[in-house]
Amino acid sequence: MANEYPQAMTIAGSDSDGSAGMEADMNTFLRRDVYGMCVLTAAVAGNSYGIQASTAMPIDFVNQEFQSIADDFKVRSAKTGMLADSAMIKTVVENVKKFDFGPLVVDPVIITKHGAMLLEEDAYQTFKELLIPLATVITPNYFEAVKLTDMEIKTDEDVKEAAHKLQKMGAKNVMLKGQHQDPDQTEVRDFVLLEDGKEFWLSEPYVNTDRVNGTGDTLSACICAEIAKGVDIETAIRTGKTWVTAAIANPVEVGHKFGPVNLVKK
Ligand code: PXL
Repeated sequence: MANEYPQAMTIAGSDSDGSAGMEADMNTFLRRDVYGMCVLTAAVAGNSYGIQASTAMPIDFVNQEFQSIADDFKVRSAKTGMLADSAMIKTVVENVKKFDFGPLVVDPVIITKHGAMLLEEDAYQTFKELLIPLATVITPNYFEAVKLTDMEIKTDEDVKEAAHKLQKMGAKNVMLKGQHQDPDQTEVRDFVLLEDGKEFWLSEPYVNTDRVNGTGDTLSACICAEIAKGVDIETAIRTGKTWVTAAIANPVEVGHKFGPVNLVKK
């Protein structure tokens, strides 16, 4: 009985200002009615101005976090966020293969919206070769998709080609998130390519705000939470998109610069 309740796990970095990373994931899990657990990979000292310092957790400790959770809980779905470097990616891959944590949502956290690098440059190759093939769902933004596919992405056709390329690299389902830098745009369009070949665009109204810290984490954590509850992948992705848009439209006024999204109640 104890393990019937839907349980989800994030493998991510902590952001001290509470807007992103592990904190955003755990807040999302709670709001989506799943029990959340976290394997802490790294920690950043940050606030709404940016990130001031960052450190990775010791590998032995990370291995123990996985073991401790696996020894006691029934994780139904997991997600990855900040993985910092190649050694951490390898550790995560080993543990995800060793234990059964259910479907894996991979949010390729590479760089923050304000330019801070959260994944070392020489780790991209490890990420592509070892982690992407384990992804049930991958949720790159435009910049991450360019980095991971080595493509120029300009047109809708380019977006589709990039999604197919990521699927060929091993990700089962791809959600390629649309851009949102143009203050005159009216919608944000994401492209989805599912495992069975079905593809479609998801569109929601563009919200012109600088309070978008934690958006990617919240979206991928929501997808992970829905999967943990037994929801199918397409519905989980659709729910993630509408729910994160509601969070962006509902900012909380804390901090002085780029503030966080605010998770709405269901
Ligand atoms: O939102 C991406 C992200 C993920 N993980 C950590 C972060 C950030 C952005 O600031 O700090 C730990």
